[in-house]
Amino acid sequence: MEKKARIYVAGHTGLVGSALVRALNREGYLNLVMATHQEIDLTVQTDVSEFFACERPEYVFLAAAKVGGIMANIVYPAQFIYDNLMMEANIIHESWKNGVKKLLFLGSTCIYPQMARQPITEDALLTGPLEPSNAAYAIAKIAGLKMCQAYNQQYGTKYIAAMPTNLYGPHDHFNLETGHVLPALLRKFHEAKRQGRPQVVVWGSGGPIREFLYIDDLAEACLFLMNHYEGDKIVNVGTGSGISIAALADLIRTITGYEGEVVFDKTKPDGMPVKVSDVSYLKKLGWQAATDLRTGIGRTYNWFCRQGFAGD
Ligand code: GFB
Repeated sequence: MEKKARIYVAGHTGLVGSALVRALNREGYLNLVMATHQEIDLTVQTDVSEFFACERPEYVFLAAAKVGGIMANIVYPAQFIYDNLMMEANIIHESWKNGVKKLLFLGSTCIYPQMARQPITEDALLTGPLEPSNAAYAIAKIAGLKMCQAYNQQYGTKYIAAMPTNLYGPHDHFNLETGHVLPALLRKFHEAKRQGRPQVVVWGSGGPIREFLYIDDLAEACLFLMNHYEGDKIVNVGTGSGISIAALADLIRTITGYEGEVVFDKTKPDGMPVKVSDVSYLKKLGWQAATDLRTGIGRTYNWFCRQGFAGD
């Protein structure tokens, strides 16, 4: 990307989009195009069509998505599949119609089969049934990456698809019901400490393994791919290492300084038993994550505390 290029960050107020804007600014890309949800509804074709015709971006980061943790995926599957399909279809199609030079689509490692061999390589895609708790979201993300590949094949576009693992960092949503595990646990332990509660309840058995990538690392990886990658193959973006939910809870307990008891609520869903990505392809391309989990959680916790109590 040329430093003066017009770059559209779709979803710039979210966890991923805001980190992309920070990274782009840091690297001297200042000609950014952004629009809030009040200005355009990305699920509405005419809104997106008018926006592209008027703004004419040259590069697009497709970070707009309806996202949430395991419970949000279970309770709102219709919204997850509809909103994500519509946003992707509108943005990818209008990018093509308006001659966008390059687009980066952000998927998720939940596109891979529930029982995929671990760590998960990119070629595990569509080799088995999906994890039921987030199948609707995963199907939408699979459609998005397949759309990129189809447009590349038929129209010769350069659309790339990155599959980030579980993300965390400043500007996340700290909602206890609908958020992802890491921000939800940070908030639970923080509140339990402040209120002197004797117990913190962690959902599920504590046994599932997850991989967590700090959001500023993800943003760097996206810029790296946009500038150095043109392949049609999807690319995992993660750290390559996993941690159990029980060990994550213990790490967060230490970071927040909580001294009470941790109990597991086994009536709550575990989701995918193990989800750790194989990042050797991205390493071979020349990028790897820099922020270790303890450091990343520490930074996220500092940010959360600075927001006061209203984390979501
Ligand atoms: O981040 P999370 O909600 O989603 O993590 P996934 C769920 C795991 O953390 C389950 C446990 O094993 C839960 O039992 N957990 C423990 C908790 N305590 C909590 C808590 O307080 N809140 C939450 N949310 N979980 C997501 C997908 O799957 O992965 C998304 O739902 C997305 O669509 C994302 O793809 C990358 O890691 O299971």
